[in-house]
Amino acid sequence: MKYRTLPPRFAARACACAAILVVSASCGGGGGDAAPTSPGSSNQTISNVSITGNATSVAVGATVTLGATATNASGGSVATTFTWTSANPMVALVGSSTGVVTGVAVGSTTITASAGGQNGVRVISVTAASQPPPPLAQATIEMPGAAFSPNAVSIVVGGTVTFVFTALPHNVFFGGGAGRPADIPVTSNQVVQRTFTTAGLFNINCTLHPGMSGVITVQ
Ligand SMILES: [Cu+2]
Repeated sequence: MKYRTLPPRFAARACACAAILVVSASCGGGGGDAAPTSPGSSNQTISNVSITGNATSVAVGATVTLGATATNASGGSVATTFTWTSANPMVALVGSSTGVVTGVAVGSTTITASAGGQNGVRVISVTAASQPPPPLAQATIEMPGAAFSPNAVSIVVGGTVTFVFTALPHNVFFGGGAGRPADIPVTSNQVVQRTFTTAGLFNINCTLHPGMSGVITVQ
């Protein structure tokens, strides 16, 4: 029995295929006996490899996992493993046994799954990584109720944050290291600005309202 020559890790898939063959004559075409019994049987001879799924693109630095199927001349599934290659590893890498594609640089390349001398191919486009918004020269933080809005801003070194105080009084205490600006005492109905001349993360807290906090990133 040919299945007995398979390594243990393939045994489950081989058994699953055999189960399908029992109920579907189109799978093997060899009658009721699921397991091929002669070396010349076409049941386990791969005549086609196809890549499954719809993935055609991946961003730089991101991954997408491709799958593949192998079929015999009758279209029946053949349990096997695939070797994956990328035509251009400078554009996209692929795990040789996993089909996990990692975008490297913007462009496109062909990913190939190979088994039994047959190849399945998929052209993958690598797109630019999504970028966080650039830091601002000036950001505004409002205080609608007991919260900073937004509670996270990103500014350039030398940038300014404008704090808009309405009727409800708040204070602003700054955390962080060097370059920490002067705290803002309890204030209402005013606009107060602070300039950040040192890169870093500066937490902000209002001690009048527990949980009223945020962070200013200077970069
Ligand atoms: Cu407050």
